[in-house]
Amino acid sequence: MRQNRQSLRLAHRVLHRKNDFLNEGFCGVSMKIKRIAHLGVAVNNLDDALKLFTNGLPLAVTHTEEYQGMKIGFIPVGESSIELLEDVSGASAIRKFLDKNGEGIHHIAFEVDDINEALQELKAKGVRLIDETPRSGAHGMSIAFMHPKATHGILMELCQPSSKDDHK
Ligand code: CMX
Repeated sequence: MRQNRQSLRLAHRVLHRKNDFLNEGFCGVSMKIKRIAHLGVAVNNLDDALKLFTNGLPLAVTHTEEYQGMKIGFIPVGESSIELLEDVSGASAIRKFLDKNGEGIHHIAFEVDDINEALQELKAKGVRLIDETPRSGAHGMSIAFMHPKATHGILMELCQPSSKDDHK
């Protein structure tokens, strides 16, 4: 009987400790990630890459634009998109990446419900940010990047539509 009571007390303590851990690990997160908005892919030539995605694969390009020295094409796949990025200025962020790594996945973008709050939260947690405040991204999004050195080598972008009609 006494042994049973001791075992119960021990089980209770272990459970409480587990809850403390869960609280510290998860309940301190208040930002909401709605979806993977897009995967950014660095390509040498947008038109060449589009041939594969729209002729080789059953996908369609729905939006193209020039943005900060890059030619960008969006290809929706379900709730997300592939964002193809070609350097046209010779000096964009994509140029440096292509020179170093060649073509390939460049970044992953998460759509959040409130980008300002999300950045505040990451900053408070000491996550190294490239952008401490949002700036205008492609396709009508407010965007901000975390530093790849702080995110296990994956460049991560947070984004939020600037108006309700925009998406990517
Ligand atoms: N993925 C993973 N690691 C990356 C990376 C990427 N896409 N880009 C750079 N890095 C790594 C580099 O390899 C380098 O690592 P080492 O120190 O081990 O060599 C380190 O990060 C620093 O890279 P760098 O190119 O020397 O440094 P810069 O500061 O000049 O640039 C970065 C890096 C991420 C700050 C810059 O590329 C940037 O600001 N990118 C964001 C801008 C962008 O991509 N815009 C397109 C947005 C389009 C949209 O979605 O709207």
